[in-house]
Amino acid sequence: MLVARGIDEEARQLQKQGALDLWPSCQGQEAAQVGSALAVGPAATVFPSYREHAVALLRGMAPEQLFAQWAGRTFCGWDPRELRFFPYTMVLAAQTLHGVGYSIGQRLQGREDFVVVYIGDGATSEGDMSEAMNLAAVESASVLFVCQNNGWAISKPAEEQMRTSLAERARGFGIESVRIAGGDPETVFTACSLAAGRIREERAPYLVEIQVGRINGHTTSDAQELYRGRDDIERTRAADPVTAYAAGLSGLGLVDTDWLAGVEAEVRELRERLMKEYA
Ligand SMILES: Cc1ncc(C[n+]2csc(CCOP(=O)(O)OP(=O)(O)O)c2C)c(N)n1
Ligand SMILES: [Mg+2]
Repeated sequence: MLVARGIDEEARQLQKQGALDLWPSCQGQEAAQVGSALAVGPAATVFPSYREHAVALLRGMAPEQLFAQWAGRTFCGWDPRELRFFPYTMVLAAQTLHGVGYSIGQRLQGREDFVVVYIGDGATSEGDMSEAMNLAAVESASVLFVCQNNGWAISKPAEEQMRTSLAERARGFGIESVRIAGGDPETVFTACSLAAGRIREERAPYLVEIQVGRINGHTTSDAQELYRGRDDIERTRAADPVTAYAAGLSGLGLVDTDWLAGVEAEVRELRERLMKEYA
């Protein structure tokens, strides 16, 4: 989580300098991403949206590969087969159908068919999401839908986009689901581990809705102060899962200042490497 935070912050700085074209920050969503990615393990194939940088790093992606994409470099991208992490999808919710179809195809060929689809709250308003949930349910596809509900689709609040929770909507399609708070990676890990177990035992899809906070604007091109209250932004920053988890582990004596300083040094080195290549 600390590494993802550092890389994300470096990307934001580099974008301000014009070195990257755009950056959708994942700050505030690290616990949801790290907890879910660790719970499903390396065999699952991930179909991300466009903000899952912490998941990408856990999949072994070099931060340079991520930056190259958002800098629009020629021949950027990554090998989805090697990392089991498909390309970012800017066409909202398109990855939901790609993921379900991929899982069904894998099963027909007798291959590993466990798929994780990441989606934002706003993207669930797209028809693709409904089609994907229905198809996954009727075909008993081994798909874990992870909805990171950060409460916003750019400037549109989630409560103006839906009358029920995503978890409730999934049940309407015959998909088991749960809604959890996304501030603590261990809560997310437990919920996603249970979900993964159900998917593997029952051969049926599952949806985990994770309520997260979006610390920064939608992307580096978005001024969230224009549509979001100062108190709301402050509350989200105060509930930062990265600092909360570090403090929690320190309080329990599971990590000490030396360990944290070691991670900090690792992050600094990484950021300097990225700065030298991109600035
Ligand atoms: C089909 C489609 N319509 C509109 C957009 C423009 N758009 C990009 S991101 C976004 C908001 C998505 O919100 P959400 O799914 O909650 O994800 P978040 O950015 O909050 O992680 C919109 C409307 C798009 N990329 N694709
Ligand atoms: Mg959102």
